[in-house]
Amino acid sequence: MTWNGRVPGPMIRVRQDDTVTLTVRSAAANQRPHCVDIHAVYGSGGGAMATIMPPGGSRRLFFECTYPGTFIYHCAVMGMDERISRGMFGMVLVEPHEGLPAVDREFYLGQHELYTREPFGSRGLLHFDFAAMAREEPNFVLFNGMVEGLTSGGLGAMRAKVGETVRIFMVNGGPNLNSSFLPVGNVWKGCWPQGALANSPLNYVQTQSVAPGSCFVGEMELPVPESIKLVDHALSRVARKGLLAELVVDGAPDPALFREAG
Ligand SMILES: [Cu+2]
Repeated sequence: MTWNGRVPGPMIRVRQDDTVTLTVRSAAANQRPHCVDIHAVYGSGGGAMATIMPPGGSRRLFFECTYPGTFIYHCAVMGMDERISRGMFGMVLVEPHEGLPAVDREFYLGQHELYTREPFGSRGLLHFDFAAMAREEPNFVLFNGMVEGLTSGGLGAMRAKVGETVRIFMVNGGPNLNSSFLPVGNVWKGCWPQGALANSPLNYVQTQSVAPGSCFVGEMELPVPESIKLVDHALSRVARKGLLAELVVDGAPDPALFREAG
């Protein structure tokens, strides 16, 4: 129920007008069919029918990326909400002809929610709760499939240095919840709502809505050392459901911009 064992699935990064031949394989040990619906393509179901395969199967899809932007891909067989909840989603980045502006670092996040019979904080094998999913009441909301995984207290924060520029790619798999995406202690200096790169960016945005089944691209400047918390500002998801990522910025302070004053 993942792509290459990862949540989100691997980022597919191409340039506008590139042609792509995508091969998808389903492990023989799988029990159910899978397929992939790619929002970056013109074609029936985004390729869903052309890629449906049984356990052990393999399919190949040809498509041309004629328009730029960032787009979700996800499994789209019957029960696709469960597949996406479990982690079968990822991002296709189609850079415009001229490419994206240079930045020092890029990061890739995927938000999704998990519905389990066991309460938040439970460890070990948990069981999927279809009734909770139908009510859209998850007990886990996560970045990259982990409870606070990308933080100093988890597997380790993302890191950058004062004076650098960073770009955050975020895909919201959902399947159901909108994300109110904010960098605490910073601002989206430039961002593209819905990851729609054909348009001019919005400047100095605090919280940007990222719908399930869409993406987001945002850039930050890093003038001071700090710990930037990347959150969904529906904060119960942060306080009680595991959703947090951290970007630690190392470097010299700039007291003219920020200092304790008493
Ligand atoms: Cu699937």
